[in-house]
Amino acid sequence: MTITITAFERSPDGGKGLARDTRVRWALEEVGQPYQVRPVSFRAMKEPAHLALHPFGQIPTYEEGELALFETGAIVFHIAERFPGLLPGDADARARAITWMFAALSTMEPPILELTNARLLEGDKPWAQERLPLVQDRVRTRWAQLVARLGAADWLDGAFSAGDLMMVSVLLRSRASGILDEFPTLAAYVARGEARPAYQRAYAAQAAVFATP
Ligand SMILES: N[C@@H](CCC(=O)N[C@@H](CS)C(=O)NCC(=O)O)C(=O)O
Repeated sequence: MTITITAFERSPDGGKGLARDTRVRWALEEVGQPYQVRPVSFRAMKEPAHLALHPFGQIPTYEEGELALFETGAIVFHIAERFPGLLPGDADARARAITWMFAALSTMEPPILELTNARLLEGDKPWAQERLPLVQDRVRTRWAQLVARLGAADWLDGAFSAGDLMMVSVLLRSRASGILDEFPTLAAYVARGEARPAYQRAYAAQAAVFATP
């Protein structure tokens, strides 16, 4: 059955892998599933046809036959459940991998989004410079806690899983701020994720959109 995802027609990052379709592409590459991409413009994202797929007018979405999904957590979870390769067979290990997916999205991603908003949307406000260090420190607190848990391990819980895929996808969003490189353990963890052939293919596929005139 054909899988179709949506992605930015023109991504604000110019194809550097920060748009969230990259994590969905990565998951599909890890499990060896081919997929099609339907690019959407910012205007089309807010129009009824796309809103029927994604109530918040965002990308990515995922369609597979009659099934239509939004939210990368749900999409990656669905891919990991449907196709082998991203979740362990052992029930407890599987539950822990899923826990890490939730941790990536609900504990780690919010502070980095707050930082992105503080830098890009609020940078011109009179209080911005006073607030920025507070927001940066909230990111550092979570990153330091993750370092403590990861220790010298390659991945969060045994073999690479959907939990690592999601965590790496979130952490790499902190590179532009310089905070990722303050934590060499996490920078190396992200580099391990990015070195995976499946990530490389996903990255190349989303970057190719912007290489064409
Ligand atoms: N929680 C959502 C966030 C989706 C999201 O923020 N998508 C961004 C692209 S990375 C987007 O569509 N931004 C345009 C907009 O919100 O208008 C998910 O993980 O899928």
